[in-house]
Amino acid sequence: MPAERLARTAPPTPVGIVHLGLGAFFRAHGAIYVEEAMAASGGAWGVLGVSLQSPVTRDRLAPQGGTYTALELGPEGDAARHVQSVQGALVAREDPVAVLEAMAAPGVRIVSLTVTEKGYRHAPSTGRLNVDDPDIARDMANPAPVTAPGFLVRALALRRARSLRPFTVLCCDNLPGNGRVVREATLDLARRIEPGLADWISAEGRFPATMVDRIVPATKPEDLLRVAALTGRADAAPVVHEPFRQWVVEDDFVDGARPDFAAAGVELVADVTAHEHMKLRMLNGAHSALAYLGFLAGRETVADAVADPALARFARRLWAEEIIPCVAPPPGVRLDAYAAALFARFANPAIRHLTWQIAMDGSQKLPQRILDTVAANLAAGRPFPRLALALAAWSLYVRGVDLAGAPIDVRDPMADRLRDAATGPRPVEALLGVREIFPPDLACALAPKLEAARAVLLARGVAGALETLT
Ligand code: CS2
Repeated sequence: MPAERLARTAPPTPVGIVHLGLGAFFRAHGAIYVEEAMAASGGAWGVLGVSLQSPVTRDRLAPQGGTYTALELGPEGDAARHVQSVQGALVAREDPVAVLEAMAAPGVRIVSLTVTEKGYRHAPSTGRLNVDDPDIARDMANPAPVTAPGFLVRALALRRARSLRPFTVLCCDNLPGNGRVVREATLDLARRIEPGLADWISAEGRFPATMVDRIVPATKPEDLLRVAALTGRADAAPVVHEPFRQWVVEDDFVDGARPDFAAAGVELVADVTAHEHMKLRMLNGAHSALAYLGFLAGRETVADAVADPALARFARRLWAEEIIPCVAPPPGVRLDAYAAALFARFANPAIRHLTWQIAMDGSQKLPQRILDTVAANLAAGRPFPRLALALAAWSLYVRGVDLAGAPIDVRDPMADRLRDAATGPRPVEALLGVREIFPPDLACALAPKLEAARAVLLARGVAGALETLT
């Protein structure tokens, strides 16, 4: 007999948070922290989720009252939890006005976001809003927005017009200075619409930066079966995640209005920069490096990649010799221990995190994950052969064919441009000329190293190239 459909069992909670970007990551991370904070200390912090584009998650969650299973995949086995902090979901593309009204509701004090790096419509190399983006241009003229910055600005305008306090904008994407990036994008767009609005947001709004961490691979069809077998309930929208989680948040909220995050284990700090550099450069940097090299070496997941002794050695030495020297540890953290813990997390065989998934959107990820570290090594006169090899792997990956000539489905907002550059007459020069990714000085210094690493990869393949690293 088919299992009964999962349903809400807890009473609904009034909405205090609207979350833009209702993907697996938020549902396996922020939504759980919020639920625990309310369980510990109460508060009306129910979450209304918003998908900007696709109705799929909303349609799957609706019959379940917004609730879903979060399946923790540990080396010692699985543990399921029924998450009920999400009260419901909207689809912005279908009904932008309903989303704006939800964001302007008096009870909403926080708008959090996981819209991925590209969702902020900024140039990754500078962090500034891309005002040439056609959707941003559209949002300047049209009161029913389509972009995340557009929704923030138009909803804040409604609140101002109604004499309500602004909401805190809580960015939970893997961007350096993520609070600053979303603040500048919001102010820039607001200023182009109505300068007085920008002044109000600048004076009254709050955009705390955060560091978020939990490995959450995309949910696969087999996960639904696993959840049904474990819980006895059919869940159309479960999420799977590793046991580890971390959330470091700058404690700077409008009127101090927020859930009791500390009760749920969130670290509230004055400045998140050290945590963020550590995480972006060490975790995400190694992830992206292993994704491109691992994919080209035929490794399907990160765990498969680090099960290869040559890639495992690559990762360990990448951390020890090329990343850790460029990272100032947050108070009380030992970076060698952090790296060892990352290795164990990557090796968790229960987590099937595809190298292809992590390889997505490289144009948006490379600056903070790899290029900042390259720049720090260059400034210190330190060699960085592994970072160069990772970039060379990316430069081959974006051609859209693997080393054997088989097609790759490259997902990147700049995929076409990158493919043209990478397959044209002088690929290294052309790729390094993409200013949204590579600042001019860095491009200049990087050119010979990238040229050399790319030649070795093409001549000897991933295994051969790894052997050349002393
Ligand atoms: C990954 C991240 O997909 C990716 O690019 O590097 O999603 C990573 O799993 C998370 O940042 C971990 O916190």
